[in-house]
Amino acid sequence: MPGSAPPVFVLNGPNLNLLGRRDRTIYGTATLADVEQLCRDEAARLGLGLDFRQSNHEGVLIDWIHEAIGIGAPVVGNFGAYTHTSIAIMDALANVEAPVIEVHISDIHAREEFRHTSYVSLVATEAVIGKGVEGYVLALQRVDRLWDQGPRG
Ligand code: CA2
Repeated sequence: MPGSAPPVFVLNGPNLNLLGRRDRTIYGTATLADVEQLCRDEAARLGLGLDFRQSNHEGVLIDWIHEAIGIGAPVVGNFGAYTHTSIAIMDALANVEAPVIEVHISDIHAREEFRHTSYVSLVATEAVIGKGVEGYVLALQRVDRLWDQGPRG
């Protein structure tokens, strides 16, 4: 008998807890709590479970990716600046069998050169970049389309 579907892990990396409080011209006015509510509403509409988390620590994010792997959960991830630096996060994500959707609020390719490299993009199923916080909603819709609880895509 098939078990119940695991929740979608929505993982947020460093500094995203500051959303809506600074740098509003780049990231907009929504707080991370607002983003979580947006995700909760969309997940409920799509009939998906949701596990929404944020950490400023690389190892914690990696532990959470391992947790997602352990239960076969898809990952929607905005890994913040670790996107541009972390081979360790990339290696962890490469082992996620369910869809992995990379999200960036800002258009990283239109910003400083050092933000143009994304290690996450090398292993993500898809990316939603530069759509503001609505990108999280679009990412959940992509998970819903891609995910038949089989291997990626
Ligand atoms: O555009 C995105 O979503 C980013 O992942 C956000 C990261 C940045 O390092 C990436 O290059 C692109 C930054 C997270 C938010 O940082 C804030 C800092 C101060 C105030 C508000 C947010």
